[in-house]
Amino acid sequence: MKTFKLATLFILVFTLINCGGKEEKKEAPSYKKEKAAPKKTAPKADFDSEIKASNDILLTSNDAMKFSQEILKVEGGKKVKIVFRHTGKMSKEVMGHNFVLLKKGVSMVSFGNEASKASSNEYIPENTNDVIVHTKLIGGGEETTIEFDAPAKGTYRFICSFPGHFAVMKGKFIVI
Ligand SMILES: [Cu+2]
Repeated sequence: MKTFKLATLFILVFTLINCGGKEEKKEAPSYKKEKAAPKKTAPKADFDSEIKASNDILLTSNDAMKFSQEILKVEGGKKVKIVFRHTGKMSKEVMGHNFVLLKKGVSMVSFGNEASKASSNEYIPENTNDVIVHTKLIGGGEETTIEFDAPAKGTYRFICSFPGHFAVMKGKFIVI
């Protein structure tokens, strides 16, 4: 059956090439056209700019290891309030989450690896100089709130520092 289909395809393509002349010859292999088609996803910069700034944030997390937003945008020179909620059911020992806002230039990977060793301090390395602000670690059904002054204008990174989570639980914190 496969051979038959393939043979039919060959004949069809061959016929098209022969009938169409040189112009159509280029068009014949349709799979090549699909590959060359431009991506439909909008550039990321446009997406960032569509997000409205708000200094009153509700950020949730869940048992699927996800933050509800990956881009947070706030206005500089003002206070920021973040209500951080865990909508899951799992305990903080198994699926704990926090919100950790990193200083500029701090590597998420090296910080995340360092943080994963700090189990006695809710995965925040003691005396760290890499963090602007962070929430406590919460488990399913819990909620915590932090308030802080917006840092200087720019783009920062936030992560959950529970071991292994920062690979997916990460985002941009933009101060405009
Ligand atoms: Cu987490």
